[in-house]
Amino acid sequence: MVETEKPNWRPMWEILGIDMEKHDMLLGALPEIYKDIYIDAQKNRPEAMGFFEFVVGDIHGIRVSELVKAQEEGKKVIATFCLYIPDEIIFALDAIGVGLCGGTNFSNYASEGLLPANTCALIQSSLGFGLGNICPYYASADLIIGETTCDGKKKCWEILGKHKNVYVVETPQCKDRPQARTHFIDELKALILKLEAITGNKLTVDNLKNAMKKIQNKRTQIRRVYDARKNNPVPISGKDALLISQIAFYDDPDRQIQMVGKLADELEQRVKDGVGVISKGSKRILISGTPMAIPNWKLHHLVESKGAAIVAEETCTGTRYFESDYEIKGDTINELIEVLADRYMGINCACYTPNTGRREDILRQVNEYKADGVILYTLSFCQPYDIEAIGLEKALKEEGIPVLSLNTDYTSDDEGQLNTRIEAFLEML
Ligand code: BJ8
Repeated sequence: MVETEKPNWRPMWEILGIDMEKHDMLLGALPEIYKDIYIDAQKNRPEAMGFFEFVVGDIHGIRVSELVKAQEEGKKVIATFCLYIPDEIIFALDAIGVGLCGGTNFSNYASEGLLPANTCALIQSSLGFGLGNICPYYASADLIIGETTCDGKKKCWEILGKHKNVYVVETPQCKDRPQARTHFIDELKALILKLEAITGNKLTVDNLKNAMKKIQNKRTQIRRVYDARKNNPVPISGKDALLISQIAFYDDPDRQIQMVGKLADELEQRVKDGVGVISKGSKRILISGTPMAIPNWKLHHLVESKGAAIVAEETCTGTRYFESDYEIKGDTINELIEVLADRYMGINCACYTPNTGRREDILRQVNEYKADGVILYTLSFCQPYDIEAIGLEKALKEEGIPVLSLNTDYTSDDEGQLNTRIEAFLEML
C-alpha cells in the first residue's frame, strides 16, 4: 500500500459516530492483508495501479471527506447494495451514489443474534457494518436503498430499517415477463419520487441524459480494461482488475472515468508491446458467481498464487456491472426510464427465474476471454447461486469446458481444502 502523509481523519470519523476502537482494529488489519496479497505476491503491475493503491490505502479517508463536504453544500449521499438500482437516477438528481460493501467477517459481531447462522457472508457482513458503526460510508448515507432480490436481503432491510433510513425497491422476480418490465418501470418512477423528495431536486430530460452519459462512460472505461484481459499474455492480474471494479462502486464517477481510462490506455499499450503479468502459456480462468465485495480477494489470491491468471469475472463485481449497455435515446423522462429499465433488466442475476441468460453469458465469455476453465464461486448459504451452480456445472461439462465448483465464505478456515482442489483443477487443464 502506498504510504503517503494522510490528513488526520479521526475528528471526521468521530463526528460521524464511528466506533473508534473497532474502527482502529479494522483499518489496522487492512494494510497487512493488502501487502501480502497485492504487493508481495505480484510483479510487473501496471503503473496506473498506483492510484487505486492510494485509494484503498485511504479507504475511509478522502472519499468520505468528499461525501461530508458535499453534504455540507446541501447534497445527499445515497447508498445502494445491488446492481439493479440505477446510479443514473441518483447522479441525475445531483446526489452521490455509493455502493456499500460487506466483504469481511470482521463486522459480523454486530449482526450476531439477528440473523440465522446459515445466512450468506455478504449479508452478515453488510448488516454488521450497518449496525456496528464501523463504516463511515454507512454512517454518512442519507438514504440506503435495498431491493427485493434474494430472501436474505429482503429480511436484512427490515432489521437495518429499524436503525437507518432505508427504502426498498421491489425488483421483479420473473423479469422476462412484460408485466415485470411494467412493474420495474413503476418502481423506478416511485424511486425517483422518493429521491426527488430527499434531494429537493427535480429529474429532467437534460440532467438524466447527462448522468446516463457519465455512468455509461464509466462503464466503458471498465469494459476497456476487461477487453485488454482478453489478450495473451494478460496485461493485468485478476486481483488488480477486481480491485478497480470494487473501487468503482464508491469512488467519484468522473475520477473513475479519468483513472480507469488511464489504466486502460496503459493496458492497451502493454497488449501492443506483448507485455503481460504472467507468462503466455499460463492457465486462464473465468470466475462466475456471487459478487466479491472489498476486501474479499480470497479466491483470486488462491488461484493466482498458483501461477494461473483470472481473466474475467462473470459477477456483479465484474462483467455484469458493465456488459449491458444502452443507446441514450428519447425526448421524455418516460422514454429514458424505459431505456434504463431495459438495460438493468438485462443483467443476469441468479435471483431471477428463469435466468438462462447467465449460462449463455458464461459460454460466450469462455470464448471471448479464451478461458481454459471456469470456477463457479458461491458464497456459502447463497441459495440462488448455489442452485444455479449445479446446472451450470453440468452445462459446462457438456460443452467440454473444465469446471470447478467452490463454495466458501470470508474465513480462512477452508483455505487448505480450497488449495488442494484448485491445484488439482489447474493441473488437469
Ligand atoms: S444483481 S448478485 S448485487 S442481488 S450472495 S446477498 S444473492 S444470498 S448479492 Fe447481488 Fe444484486 Fe444479484 Fe448482483 Fe443474496 Fe446470494 Fe448473499 Fe447475494
